[in-house]
Amino acid sequence: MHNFRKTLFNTVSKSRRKVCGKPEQIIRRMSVIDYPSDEKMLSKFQIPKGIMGQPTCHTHPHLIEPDFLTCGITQMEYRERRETLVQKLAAEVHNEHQSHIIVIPAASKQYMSDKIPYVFRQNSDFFYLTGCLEASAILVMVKPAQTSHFKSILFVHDKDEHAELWEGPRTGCHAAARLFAVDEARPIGNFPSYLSQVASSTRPSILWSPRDANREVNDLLAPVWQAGAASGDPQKALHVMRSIKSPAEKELMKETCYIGSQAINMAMAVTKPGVSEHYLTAVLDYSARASGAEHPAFPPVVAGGARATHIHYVTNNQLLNADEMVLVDSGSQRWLYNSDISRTWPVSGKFTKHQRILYELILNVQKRLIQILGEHRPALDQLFDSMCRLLGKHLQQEGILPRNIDGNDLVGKAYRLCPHHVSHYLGIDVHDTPLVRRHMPVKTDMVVTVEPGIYIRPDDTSVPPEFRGIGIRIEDDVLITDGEPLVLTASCVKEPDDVEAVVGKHSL
Ligand SMILES: [Mn+2]
Repeated sequence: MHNFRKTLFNTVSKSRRKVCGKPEQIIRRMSVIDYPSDEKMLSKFQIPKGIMGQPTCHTHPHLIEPDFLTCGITQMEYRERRETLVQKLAAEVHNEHQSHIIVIPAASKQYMSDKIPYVFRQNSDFFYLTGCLEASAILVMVKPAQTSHFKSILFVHDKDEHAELWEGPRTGCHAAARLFAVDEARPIGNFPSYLSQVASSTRPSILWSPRDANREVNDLLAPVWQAGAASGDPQKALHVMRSIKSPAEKELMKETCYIGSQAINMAMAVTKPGVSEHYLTAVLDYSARASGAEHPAFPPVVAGGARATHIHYVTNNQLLNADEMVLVDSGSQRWLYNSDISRTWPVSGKFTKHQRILYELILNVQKRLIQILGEHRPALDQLFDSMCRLLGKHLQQEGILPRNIDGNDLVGKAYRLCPHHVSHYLGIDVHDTPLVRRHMPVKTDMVVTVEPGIYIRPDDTSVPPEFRGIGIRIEDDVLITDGEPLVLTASCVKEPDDVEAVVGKHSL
């Protein structure tokens, strides 16, 4: 708290630690996986020099340390992920006479209007398996029957002087094979002919591709299915993998959570009566980018007064009044990893009596839920059930809900006041790995949010008038460990006295 100003603009990259070791060291540790160990293959685990289609440790040493493909993650780690996925999918089928063709497309560019692109965001599954930031590329993995070996082929846009004049440099096929440590890189235009050739030579085969792949790619896959290939969806297995964070991913999560926390601290510090929600939105954006985020994780909620009772309020265009609180739900994306944090604070810098009662109530529920995560490692759906029970009990103790209801009635009333889930997985997507169901117990190295809230509409006559028109949410990002859960957003101010000490103490 007291170092708040000092830490405000510390960029995270200065404090990064190496977490993976150099690629050669990792190869030595990886004895279980049977990789070719000849010189030619080892030379693939080097980042080629020269200008590529994305930052490398040579061209952007301020973003990526030597020998890493993307920030904190080695070529070897991406290779291991591909290996694990192929093994998992092959194991799902239990038929060694089947061959497997796995197709994972990159995202394509999206346009807001003619020739005006949105900021490009890579497909999360594709990025997780390749580290490649190119639009409309395709990863293909082919595992023939009766062998554990497989080949990774990356289809990319080849070098093209004219296109590069407009769009900037491309990696191209020659460098892509070495940069992404795949067996081959080929021009994207050759994908259909390659696919039909490989499908006819590896029959009977299973073609694995995500169900939500874009239509263009699906059209290209159609002939393979028409030729009799079985189909499978690789996403479930991928999401299970992605839900457990590697040591390198845990460091990336710590960093994005730190950046997101400082952005909210900054927004809190510049809040004063009369400031607009829009201004706080700009401060969140500025602070996150200035400390190393690519951009916000999602359009933030900055909701003053009763607007906080609309859970997805993102219009953010009103002025903040002295007697109200403001609810902020915001996060940052750094190297594609996201934070997701909510805080609520009084615009004047001083909670009113009733605001403080409700704030402390939600804070106590939130802290207890974090403890429960460590003590019982429940499924997230169970955690939601715990929230409804705790919220109901506390609201009754404060006389906000009537004392003559109990059991399911009380839980139902609490649910009505907090109708959103209390937790989701977090990582390369904000609502990460949706195919990992929330009725499974949490596991070590998952990152989850803990976000109880309360939303009392101004016209809710079932609640005493002094509490109406108040919306509060407190959300932290939590790493599940073998011991106590680790709150990755602990540097984001949360205790009511600390909140009061920060609000309005800084002006830009
Ligand atoms: Mn959330």
